[in-house]
Amino acid sequence: MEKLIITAAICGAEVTKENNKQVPYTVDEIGREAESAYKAGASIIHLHVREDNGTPTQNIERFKGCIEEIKKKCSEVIIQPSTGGAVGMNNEERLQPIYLDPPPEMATLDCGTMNFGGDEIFINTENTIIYFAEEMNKRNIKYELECFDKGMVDMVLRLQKKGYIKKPLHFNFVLGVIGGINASPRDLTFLVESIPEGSTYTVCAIGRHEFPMVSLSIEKGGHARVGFEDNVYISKGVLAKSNGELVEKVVKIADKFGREIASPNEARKILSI
Ligand code: KMH
Ligand code: ZN
Repeated sequence: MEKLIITAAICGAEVTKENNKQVPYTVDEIGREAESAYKAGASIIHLHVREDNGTPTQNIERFKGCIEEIKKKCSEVIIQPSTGGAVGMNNEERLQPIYLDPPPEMATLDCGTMNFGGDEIFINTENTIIYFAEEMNKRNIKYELECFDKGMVDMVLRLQKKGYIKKPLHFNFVLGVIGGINASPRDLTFLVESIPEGSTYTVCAIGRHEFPMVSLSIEKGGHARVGFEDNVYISKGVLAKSNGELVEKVVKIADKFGREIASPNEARKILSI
Protein backbone atom coordinates (compact mmCIF):
# COMPACT_ATOMS: atom_id res chain seq x y z
CA MET A 1 0.00 0.00 0.00
CA GLU A 2 0.97 3.64 -0.46
CA LYS A 3 3.01 5.21 2.33
CA LEU A 4 0.94 6.91 5.01
CA ILE A 5 0.68 10.69 5.15
CA ILE A 6 0.11 11.88 8.71
CA THR A 7 -1.34 15.33 9.21
CA ALA A 8 -1.17 16.99 12.62
CA ALA A 9 -3.91 19.51 13.35
CA ILE A 10 -2.01 21.03 16.25
CA CYS A 11 -4.22 23.86 17.39
CA GLY A 12 -7.67 24.33 15.84
CA ALA A 13 -9.94 27.26 16.55
CA GLU A 14 -12.32 25.77 19.11
CA VAL A 15 -10.25 23.76 21.62
CA THR A 16 -8.69 25.69 24.53
CA LYS A 17 -6.13 25.33 27.29
CA GLU A 18 -9.07 24.48 29.53
CA ASN A 19 -9.44 21.28 27.50
CA ASN A 20 -5.70 20.54 27.58
CA LYS A 21 -3.10 23.01 28.79
CA GLN A 22 -0.73 21.96 26.01
CA VAL A 23 -3.02 23.47 23.32
CA PRO A 24 -0.71 26.03 21.65
CA TYR A 25 -1.60 29.76 21.40
CA THR A 26 1.68 31.69 21.18
CA VAL A 27 4.14 31.58 18.29
CA ASP A 28 6.60 29.64 20.48
CA GLU A 29 3.94 27.15 21.53
CA ILE A 30 2.84 26.64 17.92
CA GLY A 31 6.47 25.98 16.97
CA ARG A 32 6.89 23.54 19.84
CA GLU A 33 3.78 21.53 18.96
CA ALA A 34 4.57 21.46 15.23
CA GLU A 35 8.07 20.21 15.96
CA SER A 36 6.81 17.48 18.27
CA ALA A 37 4.38 16.27 15.59
CA TYR A 38 6.96 16.43 12.80
CA LYS A 39 9.57 14.54 14.83
CA ALA A 40 7.00 11.83 15.55
CA GLY A 41 6.21 11.38 11.84
CA ALA A 42 3.81 14.06 10.64
CA SER A 43 4.51 15.39 7.16
CA ILE A 44 1.71 18.00 7.11
CA ILE A 45 0.89 20.58 9.77
CA HIS A 46 -2.72 21.77 9.48
CA LEU A 47 -2.45 25.25 10.89
CA HIS A 48 -4.85 27.56 12.71
CA VAL A 49 -3.38 30.45 14.65
CA ARG A 50 -4.41 32.29 17.81
CA GLU A 51 -3.72 35.53 19.61
CA ASP A 52 -1.56 35.04 22.70
CA ASN A 53 -4.77 34.95 24.78
CA GLY A 54 -6.17 32.08 22.72
CA THR A 55 -8.59 34.04 20.50
CA PRO A 56 -8.67 32.47 17.02
CA THR A 57 -7.45 34.77 14.25
CA GLN A 58 -6.73 34.52 10.52
CA ASN A 59 -4.40 37.53 10.64
CA ILE A 60 -1.81 37.21 7.87
CA GLU A 61 1.01 38.57 10.04
CA ARG A 62 0.26 36.03 12.74
CA PHE A 63 0.34 33.24 10.14
CA LYS A 64 3.63 34.60 8.81
CA GLY A 65 5.18 34.59 12.29
CA CYS A 66 3.97 31.08 13.07
CA ILE A 67 5.06 29.67 9.71
CA GLU A 68 8.53 31.19 10.12
CA GLU A 69 8.79 29.61 13.56
CA ILE A 70 7.68 26.20 12.26
CA LYS A 71 10.08 26.41 9.30
CA LYS A 72 12.95 27.18 11.71
CA LYS A 73 12.26 23.97 13.56
CA CYS A 74 11.19 21.69 10.69
CA SER A 75 12.11 23.23 7.38
CA GLU A 76 10.78 20.45 5.13
CA VAL A 77 7.33 19.97 6.64
CA ILE A 78 4.25 20.88 4.54
CA ILE A 79 2.25 23.67 6.13
CA GLN A 80 -1.47 23.70 5.40
CA PRO A 81 -3.16 26.85 6.71
CA SER A 82 -6.87 26.70 7.44
CA THR A 83 -9.21 28.86 5.38
CA GLY A 84 -12.06 27.68 7.58
CA GLY A 85 -10.85 29.74 10.52
CA ALA A 86 -13.51 29.94 13.20
CA VAL A 87 -17.30 30.00 12.90
CA GLY A 88 -18.50 33.58 12.32
CA MET A 89 -15.46 34.87 10.42
CA ASN A 90 -16.16 36.40 7.01
CA ASN A 91 -14.63 35.17 3.74
CA GLU A 92 -11.94 37.85 3.39
CA GLU A 93 -10.83 37.28 6.96
CA ARG A 94 -10.65 33.52 6.38
CA LEU A 95 -8.72 33.73 3.11
CA GLN A 96 -5.82 35.82 4.46
CA PRO A 97 -3.21 33.02 4.71
CA ILE A 98 -3.47 32.22 0.99
CA TYR A 99 -2.15 35.71 0.21
CA LEU A 100 1.16 35.01 1.96
CA ASP A 101 4.26 35.53 -0.16
CA PRO A 102 5.31 32.90 -1.07
CA PRO A 103 1.86 31.25 -0.99
CA PRO A 104 1.44 28.16 1.16
CA GLU A 105 1.81 24.82 -0.64
CA MET A 106 -1.58 23.68 0.65
CA ALA A 107 -4.68 25.13 2.30
CA THR A 108 -8.05 23.78 3.33
CA LEU A 109 -11.19 24.30 1.23
CA ASP A 110 -14.40 23.72 3.18
CA CYS A 111 -17.07 22.23 0.95
CA GLY A 112 -20.46 23.05 2.45
CA THR A 113 -22.55 24.85 5.03
CA MET A 114 -23.46 22.97 8.18
CA ASN A 115 -24.67 23.17 11.75
CA PHE A 116 -21.67 23.22 14.07
CA GLY A 117 -23.20 22.40 17.46
CA GLY A 118 -25.55 24.58 19.55
CA ASP A 119 -26.53 27.68 17.55
CA GLU A 120 -23.35 27.75 15.45
CA ILE A 121 -23.49 27.63 11.64
CA PHE A 122 -20.33 27.14 9.58
CA ILE A 123 -21.15 28.95 6.33
CA ASN A 124 -19.67 27.80 3.02
CA THR A 125 -22.14 28.57 0.23
CA GLU A 126 -21.62 27.26 -3.29
CA ASN A 127 -20.37 30.70 -4.40
CA THR A 128 -17.97 30.88 -1.46
CA ILE A 129 -16.50 27.51 -2.35
CA ILE A 130 -16.07 28.60 -5.99
CA TYR A 131 -14.46 31.88 -4.92
CA PHE A 132 -12.03 30.18 -2.51
CA ALA A 133 -11.15 27.51 -5.11
CA GLU A 134 -10.47 30.10 -7.80
CA GLU A 135 -8.28 32.19 -5.49
CA MET A 136 -6.28 29.07 -4.63
CA ASN A 137 -6.07 27.98 -8.29
CA LYS A 138 -4.49 31.35 -9.20
CA ARG A 139 -1.77 30.73 -6.62
CA ASN A 140 -1.26 27.07 -7.42
CA ILE A 141 -2.22 26.07 -3.88
CA LYS A 142 -3.17 22.42 -3.37
CA TYR A 143 -6.52 22.32 -1.64
CA GLU A 144 -7.50 19.74 0.89
CA LEU A 145 -11.25 19.33 0.39
CA GLU A 146 -12.84 19.34 3.85
CA CYS A 147 -15.99 17.23 3.72
CA PHE A 148 -18.05 17.01 6.89
CA ASP A 149 -20.91 15.19 5.14
CA LYS A 150 -21.70 13.24 1.96
CA GLY A 151 -23.43 16.20 0.31
CA MET A 152 -20.11 18.07 0.43
CA VAL A 153 -18.45 15.30 -1.60
CA ASP A 154 -21.24 15.71 -4.17
CA MET A 155 -20.60 19.47 -4.21
CA VAL A 156 -16.90 18.85 -4.93
CA LEU A 157 -17.73 16.48 -7.79
CA ARG A 158 -20.18 19.00 -9.27
CA LEU A 159 -17.67 21.88 -9.05
CA GLN A 160 -14.92 19.66 -10.45
CA LYS A 161 -17.07 18.90 -13.49
CA LYS A 162 -17.70 22.65 -13.96
CA GLY A 163 -13.93 23.25 -13.87
CA TYR A 164 -13.69 25.22 -10.62
CA ILE A 165 -12.05 22.47 -8.60
CA LYS A 166 -9.02 20.81 -10.18
CA LYS A 167 -7.97 17.18 -10.08
CA PRO A 168 -6.31 15.27 -8.52
CA LEU A 169 -8.72 15.61 -5.65
CA HIS A 170 -7.51 15.27 -2.08
CA PHE A 171 -10.27 14.96 0.53
CA ASN A 172 -10.33 15.17 4.29
CA PHE A 173 -13.33 13.32 5.72
CA VAL A 174 -14.16 15.01 9.00
CA LEU A 175 -16.28 12.63 11.04
CA GLY A 176 -18.32 13.15 14.18
CA VAL A 177 -18.85 16.92 14.22
CA ILE A 178 -22.32 17.67 15.60
CA GLY A 179 -24.15 18.64 12.40
CA GLY A 180 -21.99 16.49 10.12
CA ILE A 181 -21.77 12.80 9.26
CA ASN A 182 -21.33 10.29 12.08
CA ALA A 183 -18.00 8.68 12.90
CA SER A 184 -18.91 5.11 12.02
CA PRO A 185 -17.31 2.49 9.76
CA ARG A 186 -20.43 2.45 7.56
CA ASP A 187 -20.31 6.24 7.06
CA LEU A 188 -16.60 6.26 6.29
CA THR A 189 -17.01 3.44 3.76
CA PHE A 190 -19.86 5.38 2.10
CA LEU A 191 -17.60 8.44 1.73
CA VAL A 192 -14.62 6.47 0.44
CA GLU A 193 -16.81 4.73 -2.13
CA SER A 194 -18.15 8.10 -3.32
CA ILE A 195 -14.89 9.64 -4.53
CA PRO A 196 -13.43 9.15 -8.01
CA GLU A 197 -10.54 6.84 -8.73
CA GLY A 198 -7.22 8.63 -8.56
CA SER A 199 -8.32 10.73 -5.57
CA THR A 200 -6.58 10.61 -2.22
CA TYR A 201 -8.18 11.05 1.18
CA THR A 202 -7.32 11.49 4.79
CA VAL A 203 -9.60 10.98 7.79
CA CYS A 204 -10.06 12.76 11.07
CA ALA A 205 -12.68 12.25 13.73
CA ILE A 206 -13.72 14.09 16.84
CA GLY A 207 -12.86 13.01 20.40
CA ARG A 208 -13.00 9.31 21.18
CA HIS A 209 -13.71 8.51 17.54
CA GLU A 210 -10.28 9.75 16.43
CA PHE A 211 -8.20 6.59 16.71
CA PRO A 212 -10.84 4.03 15.62
CA MET A 213 -11.65 6.02 12.45
CA VAL A 214 -8.01 6.81 11.66
CA SER A 215 -7.18 3.10 12.08
CA LEU A 216 -9.91 2.20 9.60
CA SER A 217 -8.58 4.73 7.11
CA ILE A 218 -5.06 3.32 7.45
CA GLU A 219 -6.43 -0.19 6.90
CA LYS A 220 -8.35 0.93 3.78
CA GLY A 221 -5.36 2.72 2.23
CA GLY A 222 -6.36 6.26 3.22
CA HIS A 223 -4.28 8.74 5.20
CA ALA A 224 -4.53 9.96 8.77
CA ARG A 225 -5.03 13.21 10.63
CA VAL A 226 -4.78 13.58 14.40
CA GLY A 227 -4.12 16.49 16.73
CA PHE A 228 -5.53 18.70 19.45
CA GLU A 229 -7.94 20.34 16.98
CA ASP A 230 -9.89 17.07 16.88
CA ASN A 231 -9.03 15.31 20.14
CA VAL A 232 -6.98 16.10 23.24
CA TYR A 233 -6.81 12.59 24.77
CA ILE A 234 -4.21 9.88 24.16
CA SER A 235 -6.50 7.25 25.72
CA LYS A 236 -9.74 7.24 27.70
CA GLY A 237 -9.52 10.00 30.33
CA VAL A 238 -5.77 10.56 29.79
CA LEU A 239 -4.78 13.89 28.27
CA ALA A 240 -2.14 13.80 25.53
CA LYS A 241 1.13 15.46 26.51
CA SER A 242 1.69 16.81 23.02
CA ASN A 243 0.57 16.53 19.43
CA GLY A 244 3.68 14.41 18.97
CA GLU A 245 2.29 11.82 21.35
CA LEU A 246 -0.88 11.56 19.23
CA VAL A 247 1.20 11.17 16.06
CA GLU A 248 3.35 8.47 17.73
CA LYS A 249 0.20 6.47 18.38
CA VAL A 250 -0.72 6.67 14.67
CA VAL A 251 2.76 5.47 13.71
CA LYS A 252 2.24 2.38 15.92
CA ILE A 253 -1.15 1.69 14.32
CA ALA A 254 0.39 2.09 10.85
CA ASP A 255 3.07 -0.44 11.73
CA LYS A 256 0.36 -2.99 12.62
CA PHE A 257 -1.11 -2.59 9.14
CA GLY A 258 2.28 -2.63 7.41
CA ARG A 259 2.03 1.01 6.27
CA GLU A 260 5.31 2.91 6.12
CA ILE A 261 5.26 6.61 6.98
CA ALA A 262 5.67 9.18 4.21
CA SER A 263 8.26 11.92 4.59
CA PRO A 264 7.14 15.43 3.59
CA ASN A 265 8.72 15.01 0.16
CA GLU A 266 7.04 11.65 -0.30
CA ALA A 267 3.76 13.27 0.73
CA ARG A 268 4.30 15.98 -1.91
CA LYS A 269 4.64 13.28 -4.54
CA ILE A 270 1.58 11.35 -3.40
CA LEU A 271 -0.50 14.56 -3.41
CA SER A 272 0.98 15.90 -6.69
CA ILE A 273 2.19 19.09 -5.06
N1 KMH B 1 -12.90 25.66 12.79
C1 KMH B 1 -13.92 25.17 11.92
C2 KMH B 1 -15.09 26.09 11.92
C3 KMH B 1 -10.73 24.10 8.36
O1 KMH B 1 -9.71 24.20 9.05
O2 KMH B 1 -10.75 24.40 7.16
C4 KMH B 1 -13.44 24.98 10.53
C5 KMH B 1 -12.24 24.15 10.34
C6 KMH B 1 -12.01 23.65 8.97
O3 KMH B 1 -11.44 23.91 11.22
ZN1 ZN C 1 -9.04 23.20 10.90
